[in-house]
Amino acid sequence: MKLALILGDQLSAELSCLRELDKSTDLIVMAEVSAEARYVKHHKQKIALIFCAMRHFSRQLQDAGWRVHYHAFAADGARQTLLDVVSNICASRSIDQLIMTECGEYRLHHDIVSNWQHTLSIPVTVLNDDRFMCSKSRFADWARGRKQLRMEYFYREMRRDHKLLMDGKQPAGGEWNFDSSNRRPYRGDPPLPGLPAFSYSEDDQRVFALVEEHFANHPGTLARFNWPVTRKQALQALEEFVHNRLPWFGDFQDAMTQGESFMFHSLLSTSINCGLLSPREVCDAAVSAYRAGKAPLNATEGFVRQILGWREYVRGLYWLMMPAYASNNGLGNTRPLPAYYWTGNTDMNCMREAFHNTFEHAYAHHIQRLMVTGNFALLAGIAPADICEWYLAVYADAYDWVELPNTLGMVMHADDGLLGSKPYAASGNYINKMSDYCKHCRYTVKTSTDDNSCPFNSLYWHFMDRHRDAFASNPRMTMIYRSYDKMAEDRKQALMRRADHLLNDLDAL
Ligand code: FAD
Ligand code: DLZ
Ligand code: SF4
Repeated sequence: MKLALILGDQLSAELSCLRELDKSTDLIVMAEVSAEARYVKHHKQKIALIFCAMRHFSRQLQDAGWRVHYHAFAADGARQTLLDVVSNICASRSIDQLIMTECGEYRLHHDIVSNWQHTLSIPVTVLNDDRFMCSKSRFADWARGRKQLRMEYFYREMRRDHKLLMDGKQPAGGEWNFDSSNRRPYRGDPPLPGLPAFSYSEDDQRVFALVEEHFANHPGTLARFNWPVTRKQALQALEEFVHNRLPWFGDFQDAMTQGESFMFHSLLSTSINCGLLSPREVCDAAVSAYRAGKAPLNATEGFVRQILGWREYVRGLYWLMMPAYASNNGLGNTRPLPAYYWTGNTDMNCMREAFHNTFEHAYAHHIQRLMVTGNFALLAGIAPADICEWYLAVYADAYDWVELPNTLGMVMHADDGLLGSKPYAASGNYINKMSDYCKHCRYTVKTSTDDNSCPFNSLYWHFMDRHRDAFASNPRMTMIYRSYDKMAEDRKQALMRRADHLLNDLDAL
């Protein structure tokens, strides 16, 4: 009999390993285990989401006629790793092969392919995960021989490969990218639509209680848990997004507003990443809305680019570069993460807003992750390992394959520019342009060197000054260094003094 292990982020009826099994003879195993729930301090909502969704998916499989061995979380049990659970089944049944779809994270993948066959004494077969629209080998082919791996060129090939948003051989609307139309600040019009409120079963409630009991010291709260945990709920979330928020997704993609956690974003990453939705069906739903005249092209293209472009690109890059990628520290950063990343207690209002979303919802939208908490970590020179661990822990959609390139590459520029041609460094001016946060802040965004000045301002110039060797010859940064060099010497010194003062006690901010 074959045994198939299905992981917590593989909750898809089309999973490749299921196609290799016979319902009448083979067995599926799914397991809630400490090793996966504790390898990083996951937000309580992430653990609850995965356990609830796993339980629903196992019932869905059983209803479809599959035999499933489900190992529910047992805090003090003998089986605390996936291998413990699989070994136990192999010891008590006549299993002649373990089969699984390749797992998303290098950590577990490496353990499986290097140790499990030996430990279990049966063949372990690992299949491609064809839920992704670009296979690892397709990405490697694309990357071969290129000096730079720019997402934009990869994305165009994906559009052609998958015939998504194409008019024949041309991109719909004649352009590949409508990003320049997608940078409007939000001033309250149109009103932000509400989100669907999901209801949860008694078994879901048991999972919430289990998480409260055994993961009390993990970050965040379950109080406002509202993630889809079944395919039906995920499809409802997709439909609601396409109908209510996609039309404005493009215009306000980069906007941030005081007290608004979700803006016009989709909140679909948790469902796509754990398998409740396929990336292809999500893109198709958006493109269908565009073709039906229900969503404009800038929104649809912007949305498709995030999924067919960025999501596939970071996954390809991860598998091309791991394991060495994780230890990159191109800018030589060593500062520890300030305590407010875990507590949310800071006077910087933009950061406080991002932390509020993070702890209340296990969510922050892309611009908060990139241009607020990420930008701050970049400017402050935080050690990449610390900030990567934080992003992996606190978001319900976080898995190493997607979090690591986004944090280490896009935010921290620690991969020597492999992912981004220039660092996403910005002063308070950018945050002020794209949000109303500064109006509610005790710091003054218009000044840089006084005691009350916005910390981002002097830290920005300190960053440029200390990394001049790395960036001054970058054509995309010439203007920045030209402005810096034009500043009066005493102004530069005041900026450096203020930034040094902040850097000496980042926790005080
Ligand atoms: P939307 O804004 O509605 O975007 C639509 C979809 O596009 C998302 O659901 C997601 O599937 C995809 N997407 C958008 N941007 C990216 C991106 N840069 N990389 C990969 N997919 C993308 N995304 C994760 O799914 N998991 C992570 O662990 C994660 N960590 C991040 C860490 C940092 C420092 C940064 C800057 C970004 C990270 N992202 C991560 C990307 C992005 O911020 C989230 O995908 C997005 O905020 C999820 O919210 P949403 O579903 O409302 O996205
Ligand atoms: C994230 C997660 C958590 C919290 N718990 C489990 C679990 O108990 N069992 C499981 O199979 N998967 C879990 N996951 C998802 C895995 O960590 C994920 O499958 C691997 O990291 C590979 O991407
Ligand atoms: Fe953030 Fe600076 Fe604006 Fe305050 S003033 S909200 S710290 S950008």
